[in-house]
Order: sequence, then structure tokens, then C-alpha cells
Amino acid sequence: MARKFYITTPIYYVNARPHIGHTYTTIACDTVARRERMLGADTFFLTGTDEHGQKIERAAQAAGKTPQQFTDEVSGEFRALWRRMGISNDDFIRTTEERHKKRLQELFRRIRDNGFIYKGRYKGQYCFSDELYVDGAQPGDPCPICGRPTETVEEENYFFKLSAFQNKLLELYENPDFIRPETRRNEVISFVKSGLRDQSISRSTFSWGVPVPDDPKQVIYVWFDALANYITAIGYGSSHTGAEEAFKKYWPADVHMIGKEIVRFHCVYWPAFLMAAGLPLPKAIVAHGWLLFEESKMSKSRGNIVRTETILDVLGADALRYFLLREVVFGQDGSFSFDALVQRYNSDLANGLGNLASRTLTMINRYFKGEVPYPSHAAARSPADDAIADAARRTIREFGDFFSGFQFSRALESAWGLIAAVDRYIVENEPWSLGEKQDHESRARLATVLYTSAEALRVVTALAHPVMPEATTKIWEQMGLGDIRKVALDELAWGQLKLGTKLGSVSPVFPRADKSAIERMQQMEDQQRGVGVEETKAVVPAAPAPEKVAGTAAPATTNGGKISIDDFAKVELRVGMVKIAERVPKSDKLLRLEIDIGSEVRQVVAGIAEAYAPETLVGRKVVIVANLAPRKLRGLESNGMIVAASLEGGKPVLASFLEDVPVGARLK
Ligand code: ME8
Repeated sequence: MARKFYITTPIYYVNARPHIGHTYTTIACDTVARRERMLGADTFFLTGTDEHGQKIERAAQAAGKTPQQFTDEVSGEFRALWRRMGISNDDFIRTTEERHKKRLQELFRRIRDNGFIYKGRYKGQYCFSDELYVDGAQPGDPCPICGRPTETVEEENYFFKLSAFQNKLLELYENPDFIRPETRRNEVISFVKSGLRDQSISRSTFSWGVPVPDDPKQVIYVWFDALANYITAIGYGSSHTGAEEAFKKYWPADVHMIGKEIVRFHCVYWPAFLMAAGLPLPKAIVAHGWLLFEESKMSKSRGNIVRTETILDVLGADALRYFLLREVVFGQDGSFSFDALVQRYNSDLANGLGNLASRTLTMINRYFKGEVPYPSHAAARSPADDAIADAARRTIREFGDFFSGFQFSRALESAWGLIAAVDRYIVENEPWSLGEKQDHESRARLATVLYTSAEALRVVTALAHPVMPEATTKIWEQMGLGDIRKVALDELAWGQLKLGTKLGSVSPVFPRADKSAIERMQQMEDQQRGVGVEETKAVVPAAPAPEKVAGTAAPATTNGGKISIDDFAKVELRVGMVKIAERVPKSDKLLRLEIDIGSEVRQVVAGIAEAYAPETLVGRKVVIVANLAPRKLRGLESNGMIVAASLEGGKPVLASFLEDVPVGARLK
């Protein structure tokens, strides 16, 4: 019986349309799934959408739709995008599907029957954007994941006895492969060692969720609901024979792939829920870093997303797949830019793989009537031929090793190292000159050089297939080799290219992209972004949408209300750190702050006393307008202005950073 392999992506929230951050995880999983299939594993690849919870309910309200209508639409967009990209998922789970709801309730019941769920009262801070209970936080504290202010929640809930699993979890983490990479494992271990509190797993102040069994006034907490998808999709809790068998066959998952911000949910809560239910645990949680755009995490609420469709329209899916896996060191954050995308595309795909394919196959057509030639007898062999064969054997080995360790960029680097070696080999051996000569020796040499090049091309194409399914399928067909999906990667070896193989028709696979490709993509995104900012406000009302930077002096406008970059440059925005904060006597609104901006400490009087207690500000980094003319407020001189989002009818929210930034840094 074939070995089984079960891999999952996170199920994505439907409050926002898909962007290349989501696409990144999906591509990585798709690539692993495709490789596993080519290695002969009975593979199951699951993705889906996370559709319940207060965040989605609010987003639907803001869009003027019912939650069901709204989630149908956005979930449909995810599915359409994956279809367009040819993602090879075996199933797509929606948490609003009946099959999921029933099986989820079954899981809840089972954990409750096992004695790990009890009723209690929750009072504390909650982040609506991450649907996270923020333990130990005070009102006004920011969410540790997204930095947005948390909201206070008080309600009767069901609690999960997370505290009972501390030691078992720590034992689990002793297996170094359970959480990857190592940095995430260490973070989780220290979090768990610091003590686990019981976790609320239901909500009672809204209704968009799955009712708690036997207590329909409560809905199951969206993270309990979402995590369960990994087992409900493959049949947990169903009495249908097919479903039961599928669950038995595929569970536990081999890999849950996720972004680093949801490590805690997957590495602490999820295994604890499974332990409480008496179910086997997943084998590995693999967390990758963030795609950054314009230096911060690409996310809808920050308005700095890049849509996948733009790249598909201009360069195609394979270009994006290759770029993301080659350019970003898996596990670490990586910047996305159109310039870098096009540069990689041209250097590695158009000039690299594409060029190797077209020059090799064109010469076989020209000199050998489109049939793979016979590599010659001993006299016409040179050490360079054997060096390529050795390099190819090494590449096959290395590629596999790197891939199994999720080091996609190194795997591709190794394969592209082989391409570079073959390019050099071709240049040094000048098959085009050999082709001009008719003597037996030259023909024999030409045959060997072209066979060697074509065989290396075959090896790289097979290895790269899971990464770039479309382009490699074309190259494979041009080589006359049939269906590339049938290649058994575990048997891939040098010398398997059959002599006399008749080539198919040869055409370029990666046409060169010029500068206009960058401009086109940029323009498409700029157009979208105008819309995006509006949507942000509507979609995540809890987020401090930057509607207005309080009090910024308006420079003379040009161009229909827009200002020039020079006008903007006149405003000196700097990172400062609050050293002292105190109330201004007899004022409800004003605080007197002393703010270190690197070059000096400034006194600033700010109207934020209703939103921030002075003691919560000391040590906090803020943004200040450093070159405002001084003015007096209640007799105190204010030298600068602190930047905050002013929400209509709400309190001001200070601008802040998710990454650490040095005091004094200029914002521009
Ligand atoms: O967290 N860089 O859903 P979500 C890299 N529903 N990956 C990114 C990314 C970026 N800038 N932005 C998003 C949820 N991702 C929950 C998950 S699972 C049981 C429930 C990817 O829509 C990455 O995989 O916020 C990240 O973990 C996921 O999308 C978050 O998607």
C-alpha cells in the first residue's frame, strides 16, 4: 500500500479577498503535495475558508450583506483563484458547510464528555482582528499579533482546561520536528513554560457561529471551529463508511503549514484540543515568515496588499510560484517587489531554464532532425560530460534533501546551479561550431554534447515540476516525453533519456519581460489600492483606519487635491519614545508628554487623555510631527504633534509600529 501524505494550509478568513500572502502558503503546500504525489505517496491536500466569528459578522454588516451571502462571495473568490492557478487541492472546506458544523459539534461533545470543558465567566481583552483572547492585557493594550487596540469583553463562556496540558505539551515539543523552524519552537516552549491559563472556547454575545451542543445561546469560539477543519474535512465525527475510512487513512496530518502569526493556535491549542479528545496529533507544524510589501507585513487592513491576479495577468502563475519559493528563505520574512519579480523572471526563467530548453531543443531539431541523438563512444567523450552527469546526480540528491526540510530556495538554487553549469558547458563545447562540420568525430561530439544538455534539462524539468507545473509540462511535451505527472521522482536518475526520442514542436516557454511589465503591474495595483483603503474601513471596523492624521497642516494642493512629494517631504515625521506622561491640570483631554526624538527631548501637549492613561504611554514609541511651529496650550508650550487616527465618534488611536524601530527614525 502506498505511503499516505496529508498536508493543509490554514483556512483563510473571508473578511478580505485573497492576496499574495495567502497565495504564498497555498503555493508552498501545492508544491509539496505535487512532489509527494510524484514520489508515489497517496496525497491529500486540503485548503479552505474560515467563515464564522465576530470579525466576519461585522465585515458582512459593513458590506450590507447577510453573513452567508458575504461568505459565499468571498469564499468563492478564493476557490476561483485557486482554480485559475491550477492549485491541486483535493478538497476545499468551508466552516459554514453542514458536514463541518456537525462534526465540529461532535468534537466539542467528545472533549466535554472527557471532562475538559466547563462553564465560567470571561472578563478580559480581546482582539477582533485576530479573534484572540489576550491574556493578562489591560484595557487599551495593543494586540500582541497585530498591534491594534484590544476591546474589553465580558461574558459567560465555556472554558477549555488548557492548564491541564502544560506538561504534555512540553513533552510533545521535545520532538524537534514537531514545530519548525527552531525559532518558532523555542518561542512556543517559552510561552508554554510561562504557564497556561484555561481558554474560553465559546462566545455568547453574537450568533454567527456553530451553536454549542445542548446550549444554543453560545457559539463555538472561531479558533476552535477553524482548527477542527483539519479533521472534519477528512471525515472525523461522521458515521459514513467512506468518511470514517478517509479519516483513519489520512489522520494525523503530516504537515500543517501556516504563517508565523498563528503558531500559538496551532502548536498549543490544537494539540491540546486533540489530546483532550484522545485523538492522534499532527506530525509537524511548519511556520513560514511574512511577505512584506513596502517594508511591513502585507495585509488587507494595512492596505499594502498585492493581488495575485495582477501577476497572473502579466507573468503567469509559474513566475509567481518560482519567485516566492526561490526568493524568500522559507521560515523568514521576505520582501516582495515587482522589480525583483521581473528581475528573477528574466534571469532565472527567460534566460535560465527557458533559454536552456530552447537552445538545446532547437539544436536537436536542426542537427538531428528532432531526435535525441546517441551519446557517443568513448573517444568522443570528455571529462566535461561526466562532470555534468555528476552535477546532475548531486542536484537530484540535494534537491530532495532541501525539499524535505522545506528549504525551497536552496533546492531551487541547487537546480539552477545545474542549469548554469550546463550553460557554461554548451558555451565551452560550441555545439553550433561542431554542427557546421560533417566529419565523424565532430558529429559524435555534437551528439554527446546535445544528449548531455538535453538529459540535464530533463532532470531539472522533472525536479522543478512541482514548483512550476505549467511551464515544465510544456518543456516535457516539447521533449516528447509524455505526461510529466507520471514521472516517479524517487527513481529519477541520470541517463534515463531514451535515445531516439522524437521531440514535439518547440516554442519559447518564458518570453522575456521588459520594463513595461513592472509598470503594468504597478498601475494595476495602484488602481486597486484606491479602492482598497475604502474597503479597509468597511471591512474591519475595529481597526484604526487612518481616516485623518489629526491636525496635519495642509500644504498647498495641486493636481485635484493631491500634493506633490516635495510638499509631503516638508512634514518631518519622526519616531519618538515617551519618557514622561502626565495629565494637564484642570483638563480632561490633555496630556503633557516628554518625548525623546533622538536628537532631543521635546515637550508635546496632546489631546489624548480620554483614550490613554498616562502610565500606559511611558516607554511607548509614537510618531510625532517634529517641525510644527510651537504653540501654547493651557499655558504649556507644545513642540510638535503626536500622530493618531481620529475615528469618527471614537477615541484617537496612536500610530505605532509592528517591527521595532529606532528612536529618531524619520518616516517618509
Ligand atoms: O489566520 N505573508 O486566516 P488569515 C505570508 N483564519 N503569509 C501570509 C500573509 C503574508 N503577508 N498574509 C496572509 C487566519 N498569509 C485564520 C486561520 S487556520 C485553522 C485559521 C497567510 O486569512 C499565512 O499562511 O488571516 C497566514 O498564516 C494566513 O495567510 C492567515 O490567513
